[in-house]
Amino acid sequence: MRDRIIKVILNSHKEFVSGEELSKELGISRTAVWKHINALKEEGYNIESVNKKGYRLLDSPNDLLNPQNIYHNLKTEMIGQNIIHFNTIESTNDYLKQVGNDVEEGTVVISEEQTKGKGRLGRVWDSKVGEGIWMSMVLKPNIMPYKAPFITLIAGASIIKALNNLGVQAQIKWPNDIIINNKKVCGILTELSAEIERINYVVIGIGMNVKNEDFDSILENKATSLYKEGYKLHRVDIVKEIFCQFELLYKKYLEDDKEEVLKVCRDYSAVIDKDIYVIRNNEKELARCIDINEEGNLVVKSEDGEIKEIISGEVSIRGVKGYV
Ligand code: BTX
Repeated sequence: MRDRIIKVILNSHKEFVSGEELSKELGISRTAVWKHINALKEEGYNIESVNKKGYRLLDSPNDLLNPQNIYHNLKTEMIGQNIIHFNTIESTNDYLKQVGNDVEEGTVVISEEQTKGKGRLGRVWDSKVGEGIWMSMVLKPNIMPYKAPFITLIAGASIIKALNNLGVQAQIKWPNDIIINNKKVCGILTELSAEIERINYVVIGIGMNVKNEDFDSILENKATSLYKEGYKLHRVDIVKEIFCQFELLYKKYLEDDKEEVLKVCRDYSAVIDKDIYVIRNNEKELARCIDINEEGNLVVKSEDGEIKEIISGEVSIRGVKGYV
């Protein structure tokens, strides 16, 4: 019930919602609404109550991603139980790659700003102070190294589920982008420390634009943020929800259950049933996206009718009309 109340208040984008509206919409008494609101306030939500107007959610005065804020009511067993927070750092992925052997699985490094945030294939990831969620987590799965790219899909599916639970509709552009309105709101970067037959650890980097009001001219047409799309969410809530969803799906994966990840990746795919360019080095090939298979690879049909399987990491995908 509290999640539903928060959703209604969040969806009102800082306008007041009256107790009566809430009680009608949720089918509970106004006293029950009042009790839930008080409990939410105790949980840390900054809800303003004004006589005759109702309730509205104010920006948290303290939406810093420090460990105390995130540990508060965090319902995971492993992911995010050990958080290392920085105000500024070059790259959370690079930091975690240095200490990966020495920290426990599920450790998260999070920073208010990255000065050398990076994307795939040496690309730059814009990570300005306080505007987004720039974080990395370490995993130590007992799987063969070639299977590691699937973990990118677990991250993608958990981000989609987390955003969905907070009232945000987003899609996955296989394998590592989360998009809203055809623009990139979040990117995932998976890196590996491994021997031939054994993984030492996997670092999953997640960069999500939350509060950005504008982007550099180069990014303007392909990047967006939750705020720009009208979702004024708290970063702390998003982080906690991603941790929970990721842990659920990761545990299932370790028990050999990939169904939900694949279902979310297929159902929320921004590329299935679309024509795309598959870009490998400097070569560009037109193909139709058909499916994501059990291994998490993209299945495409090329112009000559040949069905091919594409493994993430080796290619980039572009829509025929632009980014998606
Ligand atoms: P990617 O290689 O798919 O995307 C990088 C491309 O996205 C860039 O070349 C640029 O065009 C565009 N871009 C750069 N910054 C942004 C942004 N803020 N929003 C939208 N588009 C952008 C995606 O790589 C993986 C990104 C992972 C970032 C996380 S943040 C925490 C961790 N630490 C670290 O250094 N990287 C990861």
